[in-house]
Amino acid sequence: MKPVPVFHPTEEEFADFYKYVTSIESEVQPFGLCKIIPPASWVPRKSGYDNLDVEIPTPIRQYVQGSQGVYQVINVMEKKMTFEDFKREAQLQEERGLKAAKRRKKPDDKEDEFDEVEELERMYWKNLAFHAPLYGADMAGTLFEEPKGPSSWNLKYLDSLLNRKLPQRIPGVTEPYLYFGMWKAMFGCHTEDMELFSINYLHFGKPKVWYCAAPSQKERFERLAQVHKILFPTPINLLNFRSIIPIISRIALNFFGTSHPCSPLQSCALQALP
Ligand SMILES: O=C(O)CCC(=O)C(=O)O
Repeated sequence: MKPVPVFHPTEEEFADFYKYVTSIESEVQPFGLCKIIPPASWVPRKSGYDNLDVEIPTPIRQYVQGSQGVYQVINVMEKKMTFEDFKREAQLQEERGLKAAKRRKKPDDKEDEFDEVEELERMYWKNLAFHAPLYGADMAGTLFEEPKGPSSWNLKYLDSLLNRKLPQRIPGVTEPYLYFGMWKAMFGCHTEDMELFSINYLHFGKPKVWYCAAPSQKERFERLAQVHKILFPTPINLLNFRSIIPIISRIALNFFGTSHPCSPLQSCALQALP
């Protein structure tokens, strides 16, 4: 997989969101995704994340069915929970999933390689049908503090053409959404509403991996994804489910796209600031 561009703006460059993003846009466009590492002085939440008083109103349990690289994720809504309860679930999930897999590894395997994205990815596909994770997704809100001074990268107040021109705010588009994840929680690949860009900030916790099909590979990627319709022709009863998401491993994508030897995907792992 190809890596995406990574930028390290200086404090001065970082001071103006609109200007900075405009300056890198043409470089990022062929990839469709990039990572921007803020200057060390930037603090999005001075009060930290230790005592978060947040409720997760509709956590979704993500059950997976299928085989050989082609699956569907069935998202089932569960009752609301506090962030503390979610955190306990996340620790349990890590213990049953990742740490158990780590313990099963052969002693001669190098420990420090475990955290590599490719290794995590292998673990994900090997274990995705076990221990359904919870995902606190699409929650209205933000962990960014109300800015006391200029704060041009606060996702609630981004200087964008939409915010400049639109009289109203749109949840998930010009108003940020908040996500609480855990090992194996996932969100399906999608094109953003109206093909807009999307911006994400990882506040704390373990790294989160993003995949992106480069804009030039869009049709190819969508053609390959059609294989899902062949293997799951009849959608199961949607009653009580929030959604069903098709997922296909990169290996299966390669297999079905045999005229194209490599997968059209690129990846990017976000890491929380220390
Ligand atoms: O973080 C996620 O899981 C999904 C976020 C999303 O859908 C987006 O940024 O477009």
